[in-house]
Amino acid sequence: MQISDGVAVITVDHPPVNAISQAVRQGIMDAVSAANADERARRILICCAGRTFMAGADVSEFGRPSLEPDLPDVVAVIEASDKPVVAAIHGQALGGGLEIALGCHYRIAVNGSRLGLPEVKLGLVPGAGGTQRLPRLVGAEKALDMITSGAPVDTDDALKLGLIDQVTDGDLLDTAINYANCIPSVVPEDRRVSRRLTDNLPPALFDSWRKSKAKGQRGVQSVQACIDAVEAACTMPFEAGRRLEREMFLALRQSKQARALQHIFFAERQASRVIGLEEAEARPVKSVAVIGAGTMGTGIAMAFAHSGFEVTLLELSAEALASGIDRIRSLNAKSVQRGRMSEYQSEAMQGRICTTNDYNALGNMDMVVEAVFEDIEVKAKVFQQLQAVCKQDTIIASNTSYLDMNRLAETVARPENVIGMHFFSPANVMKLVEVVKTDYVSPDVILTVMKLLKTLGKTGVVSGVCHGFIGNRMYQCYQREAGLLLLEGASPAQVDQALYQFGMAMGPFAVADMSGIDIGYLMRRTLTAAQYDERAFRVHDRLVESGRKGQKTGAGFYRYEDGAGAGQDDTQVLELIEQVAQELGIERRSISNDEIVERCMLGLVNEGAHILEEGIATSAADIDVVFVNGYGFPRHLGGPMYYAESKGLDLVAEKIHCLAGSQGSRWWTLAQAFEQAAKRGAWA
Ligand code: T1G
Repeated sequence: MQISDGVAVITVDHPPVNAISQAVRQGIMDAVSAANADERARRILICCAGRTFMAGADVSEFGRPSLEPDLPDVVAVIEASDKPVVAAIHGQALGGGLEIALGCHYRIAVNGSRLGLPEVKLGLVPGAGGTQRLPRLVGAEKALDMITSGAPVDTDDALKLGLIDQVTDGDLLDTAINYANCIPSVVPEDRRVSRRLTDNLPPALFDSWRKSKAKGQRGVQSVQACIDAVEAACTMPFEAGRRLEREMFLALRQSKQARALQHIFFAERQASRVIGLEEAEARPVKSVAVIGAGTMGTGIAMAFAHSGFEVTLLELSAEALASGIDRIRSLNAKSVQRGRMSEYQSEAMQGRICTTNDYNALGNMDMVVEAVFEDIEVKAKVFQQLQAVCKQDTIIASNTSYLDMNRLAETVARPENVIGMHFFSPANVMKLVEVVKTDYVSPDVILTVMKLLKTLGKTGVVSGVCHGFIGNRMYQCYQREAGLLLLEGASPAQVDQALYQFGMAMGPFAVADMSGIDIGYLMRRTLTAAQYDERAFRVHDRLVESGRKGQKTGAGFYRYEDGAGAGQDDTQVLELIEQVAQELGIERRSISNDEIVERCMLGLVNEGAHILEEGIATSAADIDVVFVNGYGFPRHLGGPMYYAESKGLDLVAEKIHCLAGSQGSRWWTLAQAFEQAAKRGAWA
């Protein structure tokens, strides 16, 4: 702590994000007491060194017994201070960091900072008074929105809400010290937020929040607890509400969901720390081109433009280029309509995308991503044209979702510059990108792409080369079990409903109808009979061959009246399923939802173990990141591999052995990696 111009400046310095560890809690508590005892100090300032204000409690402490002082007690000491305390915020004030700021009597922030309570995303409620103080400062409804979504607000909104008192574009420390010297030296009672009253919202309002969140964040316990805690802020005295909040926090901290959400939080960060790149150097990427103005190409171009890149979109067909630009314009208009971006931002983004039909325009590109038709000859031709015009160190990336990247890399003179960047549709929205490393790729290129994806706000996961990489290879096994279950007695609606209730964003048949059953159909034509179970996809193929490709044709596994909205069961499809089952001599039976979920999950996990064993994925955690971010796997279950581990790998392995007996060992051979993990009780 330093005294500057009558202000005791307490600086937290715990890189990289000033997470609030035990030492930080103790340090703040001791410093506030010392400042109050120091006659030289008339006011107190809490700020942080490094890139951000405190980003929350130290999540790495969660698995261990909590160490005193507890954060609520630290916040209470700050709020009870005789001398006024100012929080000086930059970067992010999140979770416990914002709760510390709420305990302060005044708050100022650097323009562009973000303030939020994201605990719900970790399976928790704010545990240091946030659910009790935030409603008293910004109103209960806004607090409900912030706490149940976990989404931060920027400084403009924070100022409007009264969450902060001033925004500065200048030097934060100087501004904060000047600000501190202008506030009264005695703390006005209403500046101790816990002394304020909250607005008295009717119970019915909380019930409507419970209903809407039960739909929007299905199965997530912490969301409901957040609503209960905010309701307590409106119906109980502060101390009673804070005790209830603390009970909820401690209970949730031990919950399975919290452990699963914390697993995936760290797994997403671990995925970006690729082994073997210690000596690599990232290349600068300023100019980017995308080849192909179809759904994927335009989505990828939008992802770059949204992050501030100038993008050249190349499409040989003028008509396709025009429709691609129209698609971008209409998607941006929708975002403006929904308040996700301003008109200005939309225009600026549109302006960053220029178009061409001439490969010679790509001479200075640092990176080119091709997103043309999913055919290796077509892509190889594009690679040849790129090789003829691009710089020696231009990174050439393919958006292929399953093709052999080694074969593609071998078509150019500098295969070390070739890499896979498998975006997930819609590419401007989905966070996941599989980064497919070939046998030839340079570590510099991998590092460049991983850093670039972080800049795009994407989550990159490195995959080796195999058919379908990590996600689609495993997803095909999940679809295989779903297809076999249809033949054995389930209906598309029952399978979809069972998996939706499990927590998947959508069931496999609804997904197939949405993305187009013909995509899988064309892909399977590139496979040998040994590579997939033809029986499981015979209904899919019959539907495509009869023109039923999904939503885009008004009918697939379901029928879509006027081509949109939720699909309706179709007796024609049910009859087709029975006919195919008869052809295959499969006797139909009644199937439980539990069996549906189990068979589909085991299909995923068993293939995941093979992928681990072959080194296609670096870790089980990487596989979890792929499924949570690319396939709608419920985040609060941690991903398929974590979910299996939480069930007990030895029990799961035993179930797979049983399936080998009942379904045959073709698809149910247990990987060695699985046997070893089952003995250890953990994947790693
Ligand atoms: N605890 C420990 N480590 C953390 C951390 C945290 N809260 N947040 C980030 N890290 C590490 C992260 O693992 C990575 O480590 C490095 O910091 C950079 O992170 C009582 C109980 C702040 C927006 O949920 O959202 O407070 O890989 O790669 O992209 O009510 O980190 O370098 O070794 O993500 O610039 C609430 C979680 C906690 C915020 C920065 N707070 N963090 O993003 O960097 S619960 C949160 C983030 C709580 C109280 C409750 C982001 C970020 P490594 P990064 P970034």
